[in-house]
Amino acid sequence: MFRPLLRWMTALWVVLIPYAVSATEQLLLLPQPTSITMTEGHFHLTPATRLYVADGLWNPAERFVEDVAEMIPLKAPRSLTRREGGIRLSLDSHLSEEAYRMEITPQAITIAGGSPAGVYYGLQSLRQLVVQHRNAIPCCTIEDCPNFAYRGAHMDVVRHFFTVEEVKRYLDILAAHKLNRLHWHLTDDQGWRIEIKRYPELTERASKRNETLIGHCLRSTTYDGIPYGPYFYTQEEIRDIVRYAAERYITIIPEIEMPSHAQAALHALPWLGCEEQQVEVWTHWGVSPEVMCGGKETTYEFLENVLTEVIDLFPSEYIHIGGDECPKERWEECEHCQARIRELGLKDESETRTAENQLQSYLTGRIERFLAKHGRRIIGWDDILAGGVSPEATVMSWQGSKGGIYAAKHGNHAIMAPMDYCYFDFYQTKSQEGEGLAIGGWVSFEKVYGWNPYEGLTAEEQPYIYGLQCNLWSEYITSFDHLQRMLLPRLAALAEVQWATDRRNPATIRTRMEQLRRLYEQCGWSYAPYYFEGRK
Ligand code: TNX
Repeated sequence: MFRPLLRWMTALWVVLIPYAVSATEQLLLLPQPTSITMTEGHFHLTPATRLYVADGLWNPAERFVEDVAEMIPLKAPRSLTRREGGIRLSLDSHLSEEAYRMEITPQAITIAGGSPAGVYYGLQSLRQLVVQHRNAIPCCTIEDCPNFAYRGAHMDVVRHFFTVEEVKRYLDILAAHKLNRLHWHLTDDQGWRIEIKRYPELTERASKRNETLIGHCLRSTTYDGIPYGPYFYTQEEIRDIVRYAAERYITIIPEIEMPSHAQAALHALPWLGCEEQQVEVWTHWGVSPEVMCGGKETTYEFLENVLTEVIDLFPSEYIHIGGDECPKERWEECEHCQARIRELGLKDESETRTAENQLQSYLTGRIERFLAKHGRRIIGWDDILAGGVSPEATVMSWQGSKGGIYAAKHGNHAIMAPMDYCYFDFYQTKSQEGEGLAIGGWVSFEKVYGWNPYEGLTAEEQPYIYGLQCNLWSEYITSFDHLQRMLLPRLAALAEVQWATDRRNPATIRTRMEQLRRLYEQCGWSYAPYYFEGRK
């Protein structure tokens, strides 16, 4: 009997609360800025509002006009000559590179950035305010800057392929969360997805597989019988994507796996293997024993030729050379590998510092020196620590944080991407209900949000952590829609850890996520419902 009354009263609250809040208006930004100071009044955004931009800031201005076009059509930007009004963009050399300061008064919105990227991040915050407040933006001053220089997300386009348009949407999503790196996993056992002019066989023969495993790789031996591919990116498409990313202040780090996770390349070019026997492009998931020969000089020539084209395509200072999960059974039996081991005088020194692991270190080191000659540096998976690494190598810690901690303690830079917090191919809820097949594990939104990436590191070691990244392997992800649902909303939790590490604001995370969700809806991005349903 009281139910309708109760419901009515609840409805009234829903109406009243926003007004109650607006007295001390709250800005619900994600990631949390360094500081927000509320002031009096509102800036009224209308179709007559124009952006006025200082030299070098046309790109962030144009991106903003595009980003808010559906909510409000703005006039084309003009150069910053008018004395006042509008949305005013400039640079401030006192600010750190990616930092910005935004001042909103009833007369103008002024954004100053330490670089065009800083201005872009200020505009991303403004975009969130437009979603939240529509055309009456509350006056305030926001100061903001990121904690980590490297704020990455990884994308596996090998196990399942995603089109140029889908990669661009992925970049849009990263940019809206203020990420600045895409780690692009382009080669693996199940496919080779980057055109290399010198070796057309790679895309002719290795960009497709005969069929694909159905079900989980630990439990199934059933295949679908459906050829997959050819799928790859031409060099022209890659340049287009690199440009698109740069316009959003995202550096793409390409990953070319070596010497392991390379069975597709061995299929196209059998001389890359130890035995030179014909292998298929793998149709299973997991760790393949078929790896490039570490002894023959032709492997090194191949890698250098491939990387010559890769560095021409990707301006990134860092190139990811993979190096994970390299079984050594072929190398133990291979006359070329064993000859090279003797020539280098490598000996088993411990359980991990075996002669073969040191041969892998030799390969990594040679490639590192080759790239260094071209002004580039390497990132490798933490497996590369086994046989020893040069002090210049950056280690990507995925088997927990221990690899990253070890690297930091030894003066190497590390990127933290531990499975337990950063594997977005893992299940999002404990019950797994309604999630479909995933590789395993459990990484909920809350778990990501509560992660302390500095755990186990002293204050002196912490600066060696270059940044944080989520990894999204696509063995069990066959559509872009599913990919987005694995990424969102967990990416938002990670973005706050990356950007606002020590000033995370758990008290308002739920309300801020409700706002961010409106942006997802507006952009047509798919996201998983679990966090919003309260399922962990
Ligand atoms: C391990 S993480 C791999 C990948 C798989 C992933 C699945 C890493 C460096 N290697 O090849 O896709 O597990 O979670």
